Order: sequence, then structure tokens, then C-alpha cells
Amino acid sequence: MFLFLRLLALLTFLTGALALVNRPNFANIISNAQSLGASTIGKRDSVPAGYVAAPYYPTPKGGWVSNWTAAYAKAKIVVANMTLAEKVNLTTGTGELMGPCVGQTGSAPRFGIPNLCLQDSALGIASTDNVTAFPAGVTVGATWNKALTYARGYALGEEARGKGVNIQLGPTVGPIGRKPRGGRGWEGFGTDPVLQAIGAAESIKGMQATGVIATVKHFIGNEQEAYRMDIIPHGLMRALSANIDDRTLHELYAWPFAEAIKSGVGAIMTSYNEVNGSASSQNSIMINGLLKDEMGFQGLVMSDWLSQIGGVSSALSGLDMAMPGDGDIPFLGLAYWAYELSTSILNGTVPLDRLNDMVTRIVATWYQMGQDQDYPLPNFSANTADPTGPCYPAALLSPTCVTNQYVNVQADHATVARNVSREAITMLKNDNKTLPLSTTGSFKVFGTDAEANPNGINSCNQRSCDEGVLGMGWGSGTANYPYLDAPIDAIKRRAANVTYYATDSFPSSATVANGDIAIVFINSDSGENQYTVEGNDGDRSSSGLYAWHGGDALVEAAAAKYSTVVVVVHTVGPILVENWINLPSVKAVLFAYLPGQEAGNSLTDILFGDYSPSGHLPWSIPVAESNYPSSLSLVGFEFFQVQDTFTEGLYIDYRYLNKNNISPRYPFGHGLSYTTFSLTSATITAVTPLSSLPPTRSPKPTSSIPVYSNAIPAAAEVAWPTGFNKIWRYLYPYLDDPSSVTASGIYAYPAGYTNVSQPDPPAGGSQGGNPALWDTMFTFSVKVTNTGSVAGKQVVMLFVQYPSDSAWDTPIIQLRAFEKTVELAKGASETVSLSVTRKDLSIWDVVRQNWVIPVSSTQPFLFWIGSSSGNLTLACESLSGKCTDGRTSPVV
Ligand SMILES: *[C@@H]1O[C@H](CO)[C@@H](O)[C@H](O)[C@H]1NC(C)=O
Ligand SMILES: *[C@@H]1O[C@H](CO)[C@@H](O)[C@H](O)[C@H]1NC(C)=O
Ligand SMILES: *[C@@H]1O[C@H](CO)[C@@H](O)[C@H](O)[C@H]1NC(C)=O
Ligand SMILES: *[C@@H]1O[C@H](CO)[C@@H](O)[C@H](O)[C@H]1NC(C)=O
Ligand SMILES: *[C@@H]1O[C@H](CO)[C@@H](O)[C@H](O)[C@H]1NC(C)=O
Ligand SMILES: *[C@@H]1O[C@H](CO)[C@@H](O)[C@H](O)[C@H]1NC(C)=O
Ligand SMILES: *[C@@H]1O[C@H](CO)[C@@H](O)[C@H](O)[C@H]1NC(C)=O
Ligand SMILES: *[C@@H]1O[C@H](CO)[C@@H](O)[C@H](O)[C@H]1NC(C)=O
Ligand SMILES: CC(=O)N[C@H]1CO[C@H](CO)[C@@H](O)[C@@H]1O
Repeated sequence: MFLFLRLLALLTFLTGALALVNRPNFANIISNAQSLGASTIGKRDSVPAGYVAAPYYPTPKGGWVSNWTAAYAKAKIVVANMTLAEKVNLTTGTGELMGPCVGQTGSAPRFGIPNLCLQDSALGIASTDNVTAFPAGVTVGATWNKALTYARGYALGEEARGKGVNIQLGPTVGPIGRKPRGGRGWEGFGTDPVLQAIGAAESIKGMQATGVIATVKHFIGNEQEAYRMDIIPHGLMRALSANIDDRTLHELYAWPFAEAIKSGVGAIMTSYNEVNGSASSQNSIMINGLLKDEMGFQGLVMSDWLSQIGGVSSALSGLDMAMPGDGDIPFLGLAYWAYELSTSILNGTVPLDRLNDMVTRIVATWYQMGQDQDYPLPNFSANTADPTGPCYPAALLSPTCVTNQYVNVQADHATVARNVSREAITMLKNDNKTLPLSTTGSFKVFGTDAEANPNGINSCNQRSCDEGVLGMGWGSGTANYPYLDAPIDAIKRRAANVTYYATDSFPSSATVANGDIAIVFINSDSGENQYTVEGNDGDRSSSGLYAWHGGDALVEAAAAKYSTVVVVVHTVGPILVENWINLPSVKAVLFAYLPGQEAGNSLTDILFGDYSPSGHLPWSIPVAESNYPSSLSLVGFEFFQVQDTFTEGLYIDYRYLNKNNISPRYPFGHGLSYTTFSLTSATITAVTPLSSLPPTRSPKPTSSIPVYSNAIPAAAEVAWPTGFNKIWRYLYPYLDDPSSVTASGIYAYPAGYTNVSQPDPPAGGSQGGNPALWDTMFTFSVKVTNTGSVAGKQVVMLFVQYPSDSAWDTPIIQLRAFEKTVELAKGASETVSLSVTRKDLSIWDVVRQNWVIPVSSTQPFLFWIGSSSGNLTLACESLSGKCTDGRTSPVV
């Protein structure tokens, strides 16, 4: 939430409300100001030459993908019977703080459709009680465990359903983590499109199996927090523009969204930032073109909160749901849709078939997840912890409601949370088998990151402080802790001889005895831009990639005094470890990411050897931030609009380091175990013959797309019902005098607007794209044997290397598949199967607008199989059909 920012903007921009109702005048002010000349305004910036957001109209209608046919057929019967008021109701939020959830639509009681409740976050049910604070997305990614990812998604879905949430606002795959300092990378699964894609797809399948509608977000290019939003009114200081070329868009940033759509996700949220200079909530090529045509998305597209900047424009560009319903400024009872959408239908500007499609998508999604069958109503309030209170806190006079029933939805989900947090823990270093520790050892524990926040575990709003153990980042992507099992408490439960120094400055009182082991806890935090924490405005703008609170110095001081130091790091993203990683007494390092409520037990499970660590890094740890190109740094202020141009293209994280022969400190995928594994008996099997282009897609089947009357409805359908009890500031579909609405002149549609459907995109054809893109091209098997002395799990990763004669500039290796073994006892083995699809071998050809395999008759595809991107010696070849070990790694 960013209410503070908005309210500040409201106060500082006193004429804002007037400008809101009279936008053209404000546009004049801006253009007048511009005509005064750049010298009086100062530096300004606009989208670089060549980046364009081309028009793409009209919005493709939903209903043509077979998996959704039954739901659309049900929706059609409802929508065909709806009045204009009912249709508009379902598209528009009732307003900020105008209901129990972070957002809710209006309702259609005649059809049993309640106000649909939308609620954060990707790691738990936000702003309420008696829920599980699950480990964050980055922690899930570090497990590399698909079954656990599904289990967490399922548990999250059960909690959402139990609280009466219809649409849960997660998972997050954008940001992808392009910028190591970016504030919200931790909400997603790691800096790789395949890791993000699998994390999202498994989470979505789990969540939606419970009936909740999952929301994959933020579409797209939301890679930094600073300047992400419009400063009202739109035009004075526009949201940052992420300028992304088409190939990079397809191969990196849109990849996880395509997989989310393929897995059947019901909702997509657009991002705050613009893309190529066009706001994401009304970017027609992105929503109409990419999501709804090429990727065949059948669900609903919603705006991020208060990011809608136009009514007709967003409707025509494919937005289906405006959240939380308000216009630029909340709490005024003003909207771009609601009553304005009614007007724009009655005056003929927004075609009725666009509104019908919006509503059909929403109702069909509701049916697709089975929410017509016994789905609970919200039994909590995100606005208050009190049992009763105003139903609509933003209304001046609100009726009183039962606000919280304190329904406990945690069930046994603490186990899932602990399993994820434990399996994520990544052992980067373990000299001389320092770990696991013996519970009889003598431990000196340092760092406030080992304890619970002494001011209270939920004392900072949306975790907007870095006090105590870092279990999640800050912002809307959080949940309240029901409890927080702090590491120091868990250590004390297991070991008797523990001295804790709750300080981040090395205490002069610390004593050293022979055999003492120092355990040093450090962290690095980030979050959402509406809070600045210790000088970091969401992004790690002030801390950089170093530990907070002088954590590096704390490790160094401990290492100077103790001969054995174990470092535990809770972090949102990569941190630089160069200051201490090679100190002789720093024997072991564990990255525990953001473990949520089970921070303690999950860590001691590993520290004391109940389980072998099996987490692997979901990004690289570089030696220096300057190892990355400057385009991956945060971009600073520019007047008018901040430009963030993705000039590095495909080269982020390991893709960039590999291309430039830069050795990281720890490579993407690195992670050690207490045991050892061998990879033997690898095989490759060709399944589908390689062809440059995929089989041609089928034409879009149109027979199941609902067809409705397009006659403009009677104005009386949006008249206030007689005796209606209006709540002031509530957003309604009704008009005071609907019969007075006429088309007063011709509406100037956006350039390129048409109501004639576009030709079927060659890369489309079903949910996610052309189904042939998911044809299996090769399968692999490899035997993993536990060759060490204790039980453990191993991750097997597969990276593709394109044929050496390929003309395409392509990263040397790219992750394409992975699996995690079950826990293998000492000496036990498991044969792991992996496969790659057509899409996994394809490049996005911007000219053909299709996925192309660079087939070579003389040079093979190489499939590198190993446990990290930095440890690849085993490769299978496409042409010979052979797999050999002992090869030289393709990357340094
Ligand atoms: C942005 O502009 C680039 C360069 O013209 C183009 O390749 C890409 O498709 C555009 N992206 C979007 C989302 O409009
Ligand atoms: C649609 O596909 C999803 C995921 O593959 C599946 O779980 C669901 O049962 C399917 N629904 C219908 C109606 O076929
Ligand atoms: C309206 O609803 C009725 C009752 O469910 C249904 O029989 C009828 O087909 C619906 N009308 C249309 C046009 O679908
Ligand atoms: C629109 O939704 C509101 C609640 O948000 C409800 O009071 C009203 O009855 C709904 N209108 C219709 C026509 O169903
Ligand atoms: C129709 O109504 C919408 C919403 O008020 C408005 O933006 C648009 O300009 C109107 N169109 C015409 C032709 O008056
Ligand atoms: C491991 O222990 C041996 C014997 O105590 C010692 O000589 C060696 O330096 C240690 N190695 C490391 C990397 O700590
Ligand atoms: C704790 O460890 C210290 C240092 O090794 C030792 O002197 C002390 O006797 C131990 N105390 C207990 C209760 O074991
Ligand atoms: C590299 O892979 C081999 C074979 O799987 C494994 O034995 C070794 O432990 C790995 N090394 C690292 C640093 O991961
Ligand atoms: C079981 C449980 O955690 N119950 C809690 C639900 O929330 C209320 C209000 O915060 C607490 O009082 C209960 O202890």
C-alpha cells in the first residue's frame, strides 16, 4: 500500500483534485510549461528512440481455450441476464478502505456473486491474524523443490479460502531480480526465468486446487521500486518507463507469465511502471497483444492499486478490473470506471462487447475455480484487528460490522513452512566439516538478527523496519506473524552452552574459551517503495549489497577473536561477502533467505545435522557489484519520466557473468551438502525431431466465445434503485440522471484503434502460446547416488548450450529444467528424469514473431547436467545422442 505517498501527493498538490475532474486543463498546464523551454524546467527525459508501445486493438475475447469452455458457458448464462449496473459492479473496486479486503469488487447478488475479495500477499494472508507467515518466494526458489512449492501454494490457498479471500494477490514473478538492489526481488523465486516459471506454476496449481483465484504479478518490467508510480496527476511525473526489446521480453521477462498462464492462473496484475512509455494498466500491445492474444490468457487482468490512469483507454487496452476502484486519488469517491464506465457505455464510447468480455472473464474465472460452490465470505478485516468496527473506514459515516471473526486457518501449515525454510538453507562454505555442530558444543551467538524483534514481532507496519531476525522483506508482500520462532530460541532449545550477545557491534565483553564456536547472524533487507527503512527507499539504495547494521564488521571482529566462526545470513538477495569470506576462521556460511515464522527450527534442523542442507542459490553472488553492467544499477531521478532501458538484453545475473568471463564468488545454483553425490549413467533420448519452426498453430476456435447482444442497454439499468442507502465515497455503477447521457461529439480513440480482430499471432494457439512449444524434444535420465556418509537430497539442473554455429547471440548456458531427489540414504540412488521442450530450445525471432530453433546439422545442442551452473562437467549431445562426463565446463 502506498496511501501515505498518495496522501502526501494530495496535500502537496492542492489543485490536484480540480485537475482530476478537469484533466485537459492540466494537460495544457504541462504543455505550457514544456513550451517555456527546457532551460527553465531543467533536465527532462523521454523514452529512447526505437522503443515503441505499438497499438494493438481490439481486446481478444475470452472463452476459446477448451480448458475454460465449461466455465465460460456458465458465465455466459449469467452475463447475458445481467443489467449494466451488475456488469459494471464486477469490474470496479468499491474504493480504498471501502470493505474488509485490500480490494473488493461490487457484487451481483441476483446471481449469487458477492463482492469479490482481493487480498495480499504472495507469502500469506496479509494484515490479519491466525494465519501462517510462510517463507517468501526467494526462499521457495532456493529449495528447487517442486513438490514443496506446490504444497506451500496449496496451504496458502487453504488459508485464503478459509478467510474468505476470492482472489489472492500472488505469486510474484516480476521483478525477476534483474537489479541486485531491486526492492521486491525477494517476493519472486530467483533471477532466472525458468526458476521463476516453475515456482509460479507450482504455486498457482497448489493455490487454485483449493478454489482461490491466484494472481500472477506484476506485468511487467517492475525491476526497481524508486519512481515506479505516477506522481499525481498523470503527466507531471510519470511512472518509470521500463524500455524492453521484444526478444528480451519474450525470453526473460514474459517467460514466467507464459508458464503461469499455461498452468491456468485466473488473474494477472499489471505493474506500476510503464513499458516503452505506455502505462502498464493501459498498454494495449502488452495486455491485448501479448497476454490475451499470443499467450491466450482466459482470466482477468487487474490494475495494481491506484495505477489506473484512464477510463476509456484502459478498457480498450484490455484491463478487466480496476483496483481498488478509485481514480488517481483515493477517498474522494471518484473513479475512472464505476459510474464513469456506465456513462461510457451509455454514450457509446466503450463498446458494450468490451464490457461484456470483462465481466465474462471475471465470472468465468469465478466458475473455473468453483467459487459458486460454498465459497466462504470474508470473515476478517484488513483494516482493523477489532472484533467490530466501521464496515467502510473511508466513509465519513459508516455502518458498523463484525470486522473480525479470528478464524484460525493455520491447520498444520507450520510444517510446510518449516520444510520450505529448511530446504532453502544453502550452505556456501563448510571448511573442515565444521557443520553440522554438536549440541554439546559451546556457542557464542552474535547479532540482533538471531532474536525476535524486541518491540514485538509485528510492531512495524508491513515489516517496515529491520529489527531482529529478518523473516520477510517489507511492504504489501508480507503477512503478520502468528509467532516467530527466533533462531536464538531454537539454538537454546537444542544446545545447553549458549551465550547470546544481542548486539550488532562486537561486544568487548565477549569471552573466548578453547573450542568456542561463534555463530554470527547478519542480514540485508529491502521492500516496497512506500516505506524508507534505514535510508533504503524500497530498493537497497543506501545499503548496497552489504549486510545491514555493520554486519560485515561484526563477522570480521568475531573472526579475529574466535577460531571457528559460522555465519548465518538472512537476506532478500545477493550480498557481497568479500570482506570476510576468506578469513581463516570463517569456516562455514549458511544463507537462510527469508524464512518466515519458522526461522528457528528450520535453521537448527540444519545446524545440528538433523538434515543435510539441500538449498541452492537462486542467483549468483558476485565478487563486486561492478561485475554487473551499469544498466543493472538503480536509475536516478529524471524530470518528467525516469527511463530504465534494458540495454543488457538477455544478460542478467549468470548470463552476464558467463558472457564476460567473470567468475562469481558463488555461482548461480551453488549449494553444498553434508554428504556427497555422484551423477552417473546419464542418457539422452530424442523424442520429437528438431524443426526450425513449430507446427503451425490452429486457428482460434471461436464457437465457444460467448456472443451477446451489443445494443446499448436502457439508461434505466444504471439509475439509483429506489430507496437505495448510499454510502458516501463508495463507488457505485449508478448515475443520478442516466437518461441525460448522450454521445456529445465523437470520442477520439487512441491512434491505431480498430474493432476488427487482429490476425491470429503465429506464436499463439492456447493458454501460454502455441501448444507445440511444449512438445518434448529430448528426455534425459541420470542416476544420483549418495556417495557420502549421511542422508541428503540433491538438485539436478540442466542448462542448454546452443549449437556453436548458431548465428544468434545467446547466453552461453541457460537453465531449462531441474529436479530434486527424495532424501537419499547413504549409498542409495535415484534415477532422475528431465526433459526439454521446443520452447526451451527456441529463440524469439522478432521478425517472424515466432519461436525458432537454431537447428544445425553439424553442431549439437549441449545439455549440461550438474548441481550448479559453476560445476558442469557432464554433458549430453543432441546429434550423437551421447552423454559424457569429465568435460571442461563451458563457463568460468
Ligand atoms: C518496446 O520497443 C521495442 C523496440 O521497438 C520493441 O522491440 C518491443 O516490442 C517494445 N515492447 C513493448 C512491450 O511494446
Ligand atoms: C484445466 O486445467 C487445470 C490445470 O491443468 C486442471 O486442474 C483443471 O481441472 C482443468 N479444468 C477443466 C475444466 O478442464
Ligand atoms: C438467462 O438465465 C436463464 C435462467 O438461468 C437462462 O435459462 C437463459 O438462457 C439466460 N439467458 C441467456 C440469454 O443466456
Ligand atoms: C452493486 O454492488 C453493490 C455492493 O458493492 C450492491 O450494493 C449493489 O446492489 C450492486 N448492484 C447490483 C445491481 O447488483
Ligand atoms: C463517454 O463517457 C466517458 C466517461 O465519462 C467519457 O470519457 C467520454 O469522453 C464520453 N464520450 C463522449 C463521446 O462523450
Ligand atoms: C582443517 O583442519 C586442519 C587440521 O586441523 C588444518 O590444518 C587446516 O588448516 C584446516 N583447513 C581449513 C580450511 O580450515
Ligand atoms: C560452556 O563452555 C565453556 C567453554 O567451552 C566451558 O568453559 C563451560 O564449562 C561450559 N559450560 C557448561 C555448562 O558446559
Ligand atoms: C560438483 O559436482 C560433483 C558431481 O556432482 C559433486 O561431487 C561436487 O560436490 C560438486 N561440487 C560443488 C562445489 O558443488
Ligand atoms: C489460535 C490463534 O492464534 N488465535 C488467535 C487468533 O487471533 C486472536 C486475535 O489476535 C488471538 O487472540 C488468538 O489468540
